[in-house]
Amino acid sequence: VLEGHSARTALTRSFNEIPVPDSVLARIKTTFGEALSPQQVVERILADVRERGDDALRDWTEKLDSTRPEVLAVSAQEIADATVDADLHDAIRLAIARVRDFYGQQPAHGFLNHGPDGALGQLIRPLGRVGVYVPGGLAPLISTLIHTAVPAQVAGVPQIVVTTPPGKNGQINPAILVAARELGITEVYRVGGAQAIGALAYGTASIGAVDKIAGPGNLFVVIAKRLVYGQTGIESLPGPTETLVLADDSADARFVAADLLAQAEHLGAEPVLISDSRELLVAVQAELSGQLEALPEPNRTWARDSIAARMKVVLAADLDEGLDLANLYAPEHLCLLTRDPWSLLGRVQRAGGVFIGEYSMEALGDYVAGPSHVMPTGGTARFASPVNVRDFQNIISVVGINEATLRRIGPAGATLARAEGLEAHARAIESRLDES
Ligand code: HSO
Ligand code: ZN
Repeated sequence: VLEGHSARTALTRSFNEIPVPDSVLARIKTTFGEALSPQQVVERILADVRERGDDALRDWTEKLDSTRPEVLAVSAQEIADATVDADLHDAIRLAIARVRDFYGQQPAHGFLNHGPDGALGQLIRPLGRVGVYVPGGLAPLISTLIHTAVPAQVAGVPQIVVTTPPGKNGQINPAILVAARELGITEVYRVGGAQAIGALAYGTASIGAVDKIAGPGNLFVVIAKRLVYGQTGIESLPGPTETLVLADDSADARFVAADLLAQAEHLGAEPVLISDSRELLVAVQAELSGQLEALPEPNRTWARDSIAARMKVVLAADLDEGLDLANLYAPEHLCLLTRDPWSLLGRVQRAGGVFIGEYSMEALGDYVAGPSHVMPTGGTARFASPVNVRDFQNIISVVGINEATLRRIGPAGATLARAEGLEAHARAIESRLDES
C-alpha cells in the first residue's frame, strides 16, 4: 500500500518507451532467427508492404498469423452469411444504437458569419476514407469495431474499411462480420498487425490507402502507426488499458474488486485503487483474491498477471488527495465509487472517461453505455481525448473579406509582411489598396 510521496512517485508516468514483455522478444527471436527490436521488425514489415503490396501482406500473415489469405477482402457473401445467436445479435444492435445516439449529441457544426467584415467561418467536412483496425488475438473485439466506426459514421465519413487479423483457420470471427453488416460496412480485410497498418497507409492493389487510421492494437500496431504518421492520419496510439478506482468507506468492496478484475483481465492492464479508508483497502484485497480464484481460465491467469505486474494500491489522506493523485495519473478510466460521486466531478481534470457511481461500471462503458471505449491511455489524457466525431472531420477556414474591411486592416497586414522581410506579401496586399 502506497502513501504520500511514494504514491505520487508511483503514479507519475514516464513516457520513455512502450514496455516490451520478454515473451514478445522471445517470439521475435524464434520467428526471425535474430534478436531484433519490435521497431526493427515493424520497419521491415512496412518497407516490404510498401514495396510488394498484397504479396507482402500474404507472406507476413502466413508467417505471423499462421494462415495465408489468398484473397484479402472478405466477400460480400461471407459478410451477408455471417450469423451469431439471437442474444448476441440483439446486443450488437443495442450497442450500435446507443453509441450512435451518444455521438449524435456531440456538437460538431461549423460556422460562416456574414458580418461587417464580409464572411469568416469554419467549414466542417468529413474525412473521405477511414481505416478501422480491429484487434484479433485473444479476444475478438466486436465492441471496438462499433466504438470506432460509429463516431466516424456520425461524422459523415463515406468510406470506412476494417482490417482485422484472421484466425488460424483463415476466418474472421462471425460476430465481427455481423457487426460490420449491421454498421453497413462492406470493406473488411483479413490482415492484422503492422502489415495491416502498412496497407492502410500506403495502399496495395487490394486495399486502398486511407486518410486516417483509428482503433487500438498491440505493440507492433502502435509502433507501425507511429512510423506511418504523416503518410496518413493517426487517430491515437492506445497502449495497455488502465482503470483507476477512487473509493471511500461507503463503497462495496465486492464491486470495487469486480471492477478492478474486469480491468485486470486485459493483457498488460494496470488496475489502480485509491481510497481514504484503510478498512476498504483491506476488504477489497480479500474480495480480490476470492473473485480471482472464482474466475475461469485463461482469464484467471491474465488477471493474475496484470495484478502481479502492474496493480497499484494507494491510501490517501482524504478524497481531495485521492483526486489530486488521479489527476496526476490521468487515467484512461476514472471510476468514482464514493458516497457522493457527483460532488467530485467538478475537480476531475484529466481522464479519458469518468464513471460515476456503482451503476456505471467501466465494463458497461466498454459495450453499451454510449461513449466510445477507445480512450487515451498511458497518461496521454493530459492532452488527448476519447475517439469522437471531431477525429473524423477536417475544418476548413473560410476567408471572404470585403473591400471596406481590406482598406481598414490591409495596411497592418502589409506592415507585418515588411517586418518579416516578405516584400511580395506586402505588395500583394497593397495592389488592391492602390486601385481606385
Ligand atoms: N476496456 C478496453 C476496451 C474493451 N473492453 C473492449 C472490452 N472490450 C479498453 O478501454
Ligand atoms: Zn475492457
